[in-house]
Amino acid sequence: CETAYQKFLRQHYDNPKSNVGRNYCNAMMQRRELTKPTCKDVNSFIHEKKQDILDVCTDKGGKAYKDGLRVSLKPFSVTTCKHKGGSTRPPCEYKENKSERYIVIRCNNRNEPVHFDESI
Ligand code: U5F
Ligand code: U5F
Repeated sequence: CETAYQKFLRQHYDNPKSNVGRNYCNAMMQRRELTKPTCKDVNSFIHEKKQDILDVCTDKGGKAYKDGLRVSLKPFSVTTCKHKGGSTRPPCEYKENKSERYIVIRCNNRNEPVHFDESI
């Protein structure tokens, strides 16, 4: 079964950014199984090397933030998908916002990311 780290990768890791056609978010949210049973409201995809994301869990690439969260030392390329409204049941319509932002994540005791909190 899927570990928390594997779930994080499925939900939040896409590097290099996938070529999925016209609407990146509509395609990726469906492909990563974030539209069943209902449309996930907000979800971010990180377009950086897996090792660079792992490094946010250590002093190499991250530092402590509030509430036990960690923030990256450098901005990462991130696409955040936001559900447009209307029906919360599939098919789900998303708008995308891609930019360079610091990521705020939670890591487990093996220094693996297990939760994406926000990008700032
Ligand atoms: C995602 C994001 C953002 C989740 C802001 C919080 C939020 N998010 N980019 O089950 O913990 O708490 O939709 O039920 O995710 O509070 O699926 O990362 O990507 O509405 O276990 O989180 O909770 O999601 O493994 O800039 O929005 O949204 P869960 P749910 P809600 P998951 P994760 C991010 C937050 O996944 O966890
Ligand atoms: C999952 C994912 C993705 C797990 C890609 C390992 C993969 N995955 N989203 O190629 O360039 O050395 O061989 O482990 O990393 O077996 O991917 O540093 O959720 O395909 O070149 O590293 O890759 O790793 O970002 O978009 O991740 O994936 P590489 P490895 P692979 P990269 P970097 C995928 C597997 O489903 O569970």
